[in-house]
Amino acid sequence: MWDSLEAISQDEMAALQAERLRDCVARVAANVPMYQGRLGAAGIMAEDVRSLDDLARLPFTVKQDLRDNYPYGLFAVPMDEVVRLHASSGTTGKMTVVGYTANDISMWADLAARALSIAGVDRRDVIHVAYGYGLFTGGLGLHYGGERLGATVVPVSAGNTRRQVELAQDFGATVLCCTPSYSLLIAEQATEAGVDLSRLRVGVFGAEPWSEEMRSEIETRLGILALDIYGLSEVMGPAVSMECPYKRGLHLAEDHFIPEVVDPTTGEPLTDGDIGELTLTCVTKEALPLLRYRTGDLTRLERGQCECGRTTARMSKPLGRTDDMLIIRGVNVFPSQIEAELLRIEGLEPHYELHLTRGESQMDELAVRVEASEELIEDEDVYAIVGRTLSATLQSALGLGCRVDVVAPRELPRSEGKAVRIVDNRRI
Ligand code: DLL
Repeated sequence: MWDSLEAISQDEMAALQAERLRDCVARVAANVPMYQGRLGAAGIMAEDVRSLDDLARLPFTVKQDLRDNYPYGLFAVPMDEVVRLHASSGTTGKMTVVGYTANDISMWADLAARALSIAGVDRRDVIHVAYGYGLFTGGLGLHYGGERLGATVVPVSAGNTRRQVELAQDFGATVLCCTPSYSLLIAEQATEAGVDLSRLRVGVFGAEPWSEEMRSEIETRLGILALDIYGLSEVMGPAVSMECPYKRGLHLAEDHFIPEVVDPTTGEPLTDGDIGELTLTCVTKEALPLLRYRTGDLTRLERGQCECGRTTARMSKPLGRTDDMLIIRGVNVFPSQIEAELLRIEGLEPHYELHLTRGESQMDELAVRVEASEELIEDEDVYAIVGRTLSATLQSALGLGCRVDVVAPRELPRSEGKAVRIVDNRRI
């Protein structure tokens, strides 16, 4: 195990978290005007934080708070201590900017090394990092983690896929880090170029939701173990949680990020096992410590020792973001649920788009565009039959009536980073 803290008892972890939380509340109360105001209004002082139960009394932080304090208003240290900035645009709106001190960068490298070691990666591995490098945290996050682990890191970044599959072959890459959707493009290009990627054994895939069915596709196509990594720039970047080879949920680095799951509408804390919005409190970060940050991601928490020996809390594979939930004529559905259904049907590929339109009746309509596989006879009638099968499956499995268009192989755009699944053509 990378860190002995990954296997301490729940009580020891709770005591450590409470101590770090108290310290964090003191720091933000002293250095961040927004928290000063909110804690003051709630009448909470650092000394009042005695146990983890006091977490629920603390104010929430939401993405809008970062936007309102753009760019540096929530930083808890002077700018001369900030050594790195990252930023994320999200799907809408203004950029959110995040900062790191030298200690933060070191802690992140340590957690990314921990995540890689949870995936079974070690210093003998050659890690092909095909997450984007730049303001996005994926590339540099895994990069520093791989180096901290002592492995060989190839900072190939995203893009120029044909060249990168050749590099992966020539350099003998054993670990692939990228978005799950990009791994499919890498697999496709490797096959086309006749490149041998058989030394690859593990994939560390995240930054977007992906279903179990997508995992099976990737594992079959690349002949690897595909594991899920989660994180968000506001809180740090990748390695907030990581799945181990037993695939029983993602192990949270809860010694640094205290997790809660709350009701997305009321903010009421939920019990372990219930699906709700993941909320994280960054207790050790220096530049940008956040109290009860509402991630917008839906998951459930589970505790207890995992078969791998770790005792840290686990979160289930994120279902999606609260704001990516489609409400089609009253039916709530996430893109990952549609993905799971379509991958169960023979003849369809994991390349799809969801088109939202508003018809003449002013009703929301959903159309699924999905690619046929090469094996399927390229014929309109055949495509129509497969389309009707998927449409009937979605109706019975999810209660979702929609149109399905099966399109020819390679007709849909491929993604090098996060896939764009939802195309909103609605006119309001
Ligand atoms: O996506 C950080 C990251 C990079 C994670 C590389 C994993 C690997 P942001 O661009 O700020 O940061 O986007 C964060 O992406 O709130 C989730 O909605 C989504 N997300 C991240 N990882 C997963 C995952 C990075 N494993 C947002 N499953 C988060 C589902 C994920 N969604």
